[in-house]
Amino acid sequence: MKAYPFADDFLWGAATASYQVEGYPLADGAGPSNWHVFSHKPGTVENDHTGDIGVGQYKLYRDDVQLMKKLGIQAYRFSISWSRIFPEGTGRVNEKGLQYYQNLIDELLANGIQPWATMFHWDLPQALEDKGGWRSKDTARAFGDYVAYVSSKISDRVKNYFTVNEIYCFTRTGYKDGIFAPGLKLDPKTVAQTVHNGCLAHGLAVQAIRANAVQPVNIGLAENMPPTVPVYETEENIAAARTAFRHYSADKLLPMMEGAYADFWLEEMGDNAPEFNDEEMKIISSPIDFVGINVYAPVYIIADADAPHGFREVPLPQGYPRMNMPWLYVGPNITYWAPRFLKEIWDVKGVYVTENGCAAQDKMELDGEVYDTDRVMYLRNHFIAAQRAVSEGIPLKGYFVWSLLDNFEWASGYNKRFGMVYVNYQTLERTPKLSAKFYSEVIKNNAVV
Ligand code: PNW
Repeated sequence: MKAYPFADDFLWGAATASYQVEGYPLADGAGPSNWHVFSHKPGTVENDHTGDIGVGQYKLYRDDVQLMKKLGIQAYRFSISWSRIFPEGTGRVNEKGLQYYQNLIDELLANGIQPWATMFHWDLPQALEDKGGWRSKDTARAFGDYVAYVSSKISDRVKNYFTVNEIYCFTRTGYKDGIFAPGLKLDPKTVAQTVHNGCLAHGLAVQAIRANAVQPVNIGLAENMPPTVPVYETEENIAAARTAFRHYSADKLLPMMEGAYADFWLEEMGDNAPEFNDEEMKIISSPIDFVGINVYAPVYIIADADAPHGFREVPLPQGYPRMNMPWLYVGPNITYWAPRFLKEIWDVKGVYVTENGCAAQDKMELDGEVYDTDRVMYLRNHFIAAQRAVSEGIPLKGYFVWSLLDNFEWASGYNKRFGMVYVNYQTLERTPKLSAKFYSEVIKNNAVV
């Protein structure tokens, strides 16, 4: 018998996002996105890197599909750039922008790879950023309209959708920390409003896809809730980590799943709570088919009867191991606990890991190979945790590794490599790393090897 087997219908995929891989962001009539404008401001991105070339997938998508086919990858999670299709965010359609995604989708299908489309992975049309971006509920409404249009055009061939990717990152990181586009540092109430508007955009998109799809579709989002983990697995710590999981999801998953903000959260927020109404809460909690989780680093929880809600976060010591990113602490058990808590707290029926992976200091050796044994170690431990979940009947149905390719890592530019495939940024040549070969074997065996 194989160690760590998966069910026959477990889906093995890889993920990327438009601004990180496509390049040529203004090609064929596209409008500028906020990330295009932001990255072109000196000092915002390390080395003043931009997504102007990305890894050139806009031109090389056929090669990348062949690469995936060769590796045995079954599904590709890519994102659609809103401003390629609506250059001003609303109104006028740019047919050529849509055509690019039609071509990509057709190429994937022709090669037996399922397209999984993310409708928003942070590249907001700059025209909407100029009108307030995620501070404005109009942006959420415009998102609903864009998604309605696109899903009416692609749902004959695309069955699986993610509304938005990581609300935390395009709201707090952009409007509170100022390190991602649009680079602002605003007051807590405004920031809370951006998060609420992000949730509203998600809900409007769920409804738009359902209303426009021409066949039954599968809809979820890709969320990066803080993945709480019992620091060790006693009943008390497990219960505490479960409570913490719900608490830390108070402004995103919780209202999506429960249809209302929790009292404890509204009390905590006080005057800083966002403006919302009952109708919006209904939209936000529109039923979804699955929850996608982007899991990278653990949040350790220990039970504490004296703490306000019975749990406490355990701080990480200085020397705690991490991958090649300041925040990327190693904790593979999150890939077990997050799906388990989603099932236990909200009876979620389908969970996908929509991102997991790591940056490493990859180097091509003289023999032309990249021996990223650290990434193999990282992924292998996460796969084992995923297998633990499926072996217990937790409805984890698939796994998208972040990322297929090295790419534009936002404020870190091209300095951080997350790919299973190495990209030479001078020639754009792609070389599968050891981790890609490992992943290929996992898929072939449908088991952790
Ligand atoms: C995700 N954190 O971002 C994104 O969805 C990807 O586009 C990105 O390339 C990838 O993870 C790697 O960073 C994150 O601070 C950004 O914990 C920041 C954090 C987590 C994920």
